[in-house]
Amino acid sequence: MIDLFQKAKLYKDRTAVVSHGNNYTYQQLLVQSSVVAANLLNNSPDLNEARIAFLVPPSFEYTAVQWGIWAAGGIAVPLCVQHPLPAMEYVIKDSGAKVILVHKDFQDVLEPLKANADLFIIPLMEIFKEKSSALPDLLPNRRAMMLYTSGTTNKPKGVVTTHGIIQSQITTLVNAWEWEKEDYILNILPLHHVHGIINVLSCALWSGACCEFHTKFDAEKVWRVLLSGKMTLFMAVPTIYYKLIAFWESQNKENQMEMSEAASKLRLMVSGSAALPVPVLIKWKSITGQTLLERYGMTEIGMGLSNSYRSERRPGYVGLPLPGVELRLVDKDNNIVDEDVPGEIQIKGPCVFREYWQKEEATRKAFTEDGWFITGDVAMFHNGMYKILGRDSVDIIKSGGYKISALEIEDVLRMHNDINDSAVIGVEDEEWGEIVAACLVSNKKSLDFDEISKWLKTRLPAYKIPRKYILQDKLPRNVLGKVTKNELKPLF
Ligand code: MLC
Ligand code: AMP
Repeated sequence: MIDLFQKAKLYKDRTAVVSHGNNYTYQQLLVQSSVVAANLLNNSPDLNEARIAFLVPPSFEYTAVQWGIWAAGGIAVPLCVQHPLPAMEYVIKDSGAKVILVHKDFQDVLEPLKANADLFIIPLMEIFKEKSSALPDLLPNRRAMMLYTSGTTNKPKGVVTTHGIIQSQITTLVNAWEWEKEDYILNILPLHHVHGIINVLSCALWSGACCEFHTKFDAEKVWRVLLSGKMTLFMAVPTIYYKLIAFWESQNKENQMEMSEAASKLRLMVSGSAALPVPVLIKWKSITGQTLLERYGMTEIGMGLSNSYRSERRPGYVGLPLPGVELRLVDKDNNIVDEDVPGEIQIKGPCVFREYWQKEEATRKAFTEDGWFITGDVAMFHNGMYKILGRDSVDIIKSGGYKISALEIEDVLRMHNDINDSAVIGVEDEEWGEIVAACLVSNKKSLDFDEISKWLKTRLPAYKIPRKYILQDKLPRNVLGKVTKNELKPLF
């Protein structure tokens, strides 16, 4: 049995999850996840790493399903509840999942897939039907989870982690940020990425703490929980802090004072998944007294760098490698760079993912010959701490904390009848970090950009839809024919 489940047995009567106003204990989580596992196993001894996709909003059910898949020996493949069908179909097909567990609110979305006789789409109601079964014994090197992330290739890749890797990602953070069973955290992040799954949900459950879910981020509701005084920890992307500040600013003086007082009581507030703008850090400190702890991570590595919980948190910096994480900065020839010289971040350690699912070549290319994972992020070591400087690829955009491949959006845009060519870039934005912008080439004199956005929304999730468009006669290219995207930025 994996250690996460063993630990849960110690916390039996404590509240593990609060969702939809109900409290669920660790005991209920253990029982319900065993029921899910028994139904999935359906009298077989082990799922043997079968991929089980699930489309369930953040909730107790999500947690019991995730644990149930793990307990039965399967690989959990969470689907994004905001994705349109083609994006989900891609994940289902690429992962080879034959079983999809679906919450009742999303059954209609998957209806068209029912024609596929190879897929078993199972409503949650059925998977939670009373059943018991012996459960397989799981070794740490068994594959456990697959999260889809965009990269420099046009289609997202499945990042595979094992139980051992997940445990390493969890325990590093639990120790560094001193999680304890009295902690209470609110999860407002999507549950198909490491930030929500590992840093928030899994760290809480490892520690015997409580995780409250909101199915979607809503600034007013977050402030309400802050005001209730329950929360001890909070973790979010910079855009969320920006939106929480905007909500605070919209309130009258009296409310503001109460809100500030409540937020000042938390023991830790963390920002990550994208660069935290220093003005946001300063403003948040001025209204709550909290110095946000910024850390750096990636789907492929969990968390790599973190400011200190106990000592200095330097604005604009991401601190030092977390315990167990080996990190180096290198130049183009893989030579380690000196202090104050920008270099690419490479990582080694037990937290690093195992492979891109069935993409041997991509996996091989992601590591140096001596086993360092190549992140594609550029940083500098200055005065005792690391500072992230950006990425080495213009084709990767970070918007609202989501990683977005420009190439994926360009590929879809090219399928539009009126579009001959396109180049997608990220344009700096105070609220979103970057926003997606598209430069289009068409035979037509003008294009209806709203129509294009609507058309895209049937194929891509909302956060990948360009917010800015321009029409050009042609795209700027270098002698090799590659679009020189940096020339496009000033046009927006
Ligand atoms: C949504 N909108 C955007 C947008 N996303 N506009 C510009 N850029 C974007 N990226 C618009 C919508 O179209 C809508 O506009 C309005 O904003 C509200 O949409 P929404 O979907 O309700 O947005 P909201 O819920 O407010 O989303 C904001 C958010 C979300 C910050 C909560 O983006 C989010 O959950 N981000 C977290 C992603 C995450 O977990 N990343 C971690 C990856 S792991 P209109 O006009 O229709 O109202 C990782 C590793 C690590 O990175 O280090 O952690
Ligand atoms: P993802 O692939 O969604 O896991 O996103 C990981 C990427 O987010 C990293 O490769 C970085 O580019 C970015 N990122 C995460 N944390 C930070 C941070 N604190 N500052 C800057 N970029 C970050």
